[in-house]
Parts: sequence; C-alpha cells; structure tokens
Amino acid sequence: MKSSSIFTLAGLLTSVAGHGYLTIPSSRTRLGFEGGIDTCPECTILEPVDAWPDLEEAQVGRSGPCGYNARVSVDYNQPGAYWGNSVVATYAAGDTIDVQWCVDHNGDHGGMFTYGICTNQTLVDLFLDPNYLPTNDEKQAAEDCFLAGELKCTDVTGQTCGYNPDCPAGEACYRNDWFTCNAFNANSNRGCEGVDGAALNSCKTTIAGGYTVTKKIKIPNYSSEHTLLRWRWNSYQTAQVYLGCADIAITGGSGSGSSSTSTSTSTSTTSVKTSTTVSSATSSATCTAASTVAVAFNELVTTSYGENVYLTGSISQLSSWSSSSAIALSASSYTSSNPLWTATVNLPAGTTFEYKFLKKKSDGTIVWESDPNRSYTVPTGCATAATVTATWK
Ligand SMILES: [Cu+2]
Repeated sequence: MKSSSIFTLAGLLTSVAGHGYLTIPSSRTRLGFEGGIDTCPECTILEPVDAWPDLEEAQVGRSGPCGYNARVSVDYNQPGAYWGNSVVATYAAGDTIDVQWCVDHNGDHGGMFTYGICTNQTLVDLFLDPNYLPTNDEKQAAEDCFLAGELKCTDVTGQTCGYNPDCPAGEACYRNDWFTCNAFNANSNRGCEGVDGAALNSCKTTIAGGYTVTKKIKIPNYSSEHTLLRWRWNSYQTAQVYLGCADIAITGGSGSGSSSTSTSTSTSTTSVKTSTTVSSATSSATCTAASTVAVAFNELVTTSYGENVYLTGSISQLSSWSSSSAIALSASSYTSSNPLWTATVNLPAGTTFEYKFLKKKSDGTIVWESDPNRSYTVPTGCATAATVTATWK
C-alpha cells in the first residue's frame, strides 16, 4: 500500500515534468543551459498559478518576466556570468523575424503563448544590472509592461492566427493576438508540438527531447541598444506559466530607448532603484540597502504521499511558533534524488530569529525536527534575496 502511494506521488510529479523555454533568439535560460549552470532549462516554471482561461491573470511573483528556475535556484531576472551582459541579436524596427521556443516531449501542456517588448527603458534597465536583483513588485511592473507591449500574431501580414481549440468562444482565452498551440487532445499534430510538427530533438531539452515551436513576430517602431524580448507560455493542461527573456537590440526606430535618456512611456508605478544609476565614477557598487529580504528556505526532506512540510519560528512573519498557521513549503521541485521543499518569506533585514521545520501527515499528526532550534539572521546590505539551505534533522 505504501509503495503504491509513493508511485502516486511519482506519477503526479512526472505529469507536470517536461515543459519548455525560449531558444531563438537565445534566451537567458538557454545561455544558462549552454553555460552549464542550468541542468533543466525547460524547468523555468511559475507555479501553481491560474494559467487558464485568463491568460494575463497570473501574477509573476519571483519568476518575473525572465523566469526563475527553482530546480537550480537561478533567477534569470538578473544578469549572470553567462547571460544578460550583452545582446544576443540586433533587429531593425519594423522587421518581421522568426522566433522559436522548445517544448519537451513529456511536457507539452498545450495552451497559448505570447512575446512582448517593454518600451519603458527605465524599467527594463533594472533587469540589465548584474549587481541588482529586481524586487517582486518591479518584476510584476515589468511583466505588466511586456503585456502592454505585446507583439501580436495578427501584426504579421500573412501569418495565420487561430483561436485555441481548447478555449470556448467567450472565454478570456478566446483571442488570436496571442499565439496558439493546437488542440491538447488531438490525435495528431497535438499541442504545441503540433505547431511545427518537427521531429523529436529538433531542439534540446533535458527530460525527453524537444520539439521546436516557431512563429513570426514584428519588431515594433522602437530603438534600444539593449532591451529584452519576453516570451510567455500559459499552459492549458497544468497550473503553470513559463517565462523567459532574451537580450536584444533594436535599431532604426523612432521611439528612443537609450539608457541615458531614460524615456518613460509607461505609467507603471514601480519603485525604481535610485542610487545605482546616479554615478558610475566610483567603481565600488553603490546600492539601496534592502529593507526587506526575500528569504528562500530550502529544506531537503524525504516525505511520503500525503505528508507536507511547514516552517514556523519566533517571529510573527513565521507565525510565532504556531504549528496550525505555519508557513507551507512547496514540493514543486521535489524529486526522489533531490527531495526539496521550498518557501520564500519576506523578512526585515537584520532580523535574528529561531525556527524549525515540521511535517504534517494527512491524519493531522505533526512531526517536529529535533532540538535545538535553528537560528538565522536576515542579511543587511544590497541583496534583496537570500537562501537558507537545510536538511531535515
Ligand atoms: Cu510541465
């Protein structure tokens, strides 16, 4: 009985494995994969969210417009060693170009996808600074800007723009400005794989091999020496959204996006960082001290089906030692070889506290970690995120 329960959990996890990522132009995720940093580029997932039928409802949270890969704890919203520091492609305003993403054989969840360019350069610049990780509010403001700057399927002359066969007329998903995958349950040419109908391994994924998904977009009348093309795929089958971005330049447009002029065409109310852009004369990084830090608690703990992991501690943000209102961890990255449970909590910088992880079984039984309590001090400084890694004791 126990082993069948474990199989049920394994089956559940397998059914949400698979997925996809932007490949042309080379996304930050692809570059992370090619640089050896990311062992599962198609696993850059925002979940669980309401991905369907309202394609724009899901808030992007930590994932931001460029994606966060929880499997490898990589945040693509900040330039890293292998991505984000230079452009991968230069396009001319008004050009029609081919763009492509790659869907895994085991994770073709169907649905719809879109591309976007945000013409608020001030906002985009937050994602181009290797010394700065945008806050969740800034990530959402940028994603709102990308949605406002959607590159519509219908903008490309001669391109066929259909409605998703899984979306009834009248639903929020009934739109042909986004790009659509084929019917999820079709016998042939199904899902996103069916868009190109390409051979298995026509693009690279790490789980079961990939299929290309190619469309055309029209580059808007805009100029920027360095901006981002954002790709977003809303899954039909799962409560997941996939996000990724590529660093590009656009020439010849009339709307200027050069960093020095910082033309702001958006009404976005993001809290833009101030001091990092004030002066480049001093090479020592200046930054705004973070008042709040998003602390990711990563706990390695093997659980059986029906067991969940929680976190509580000595401060109110951690429910003040209450087991009933403890913070739930997510098993979205859990595998048998890497039994990872995670939760991210915003905590005031400099706070020192004690905490513990606990397991709750489906019958309500609670199992606490052994003594002594764990303790932690939230870092002070520029970083707006920190990670605590622990193993059940
Ligand atoms: Cu998936």
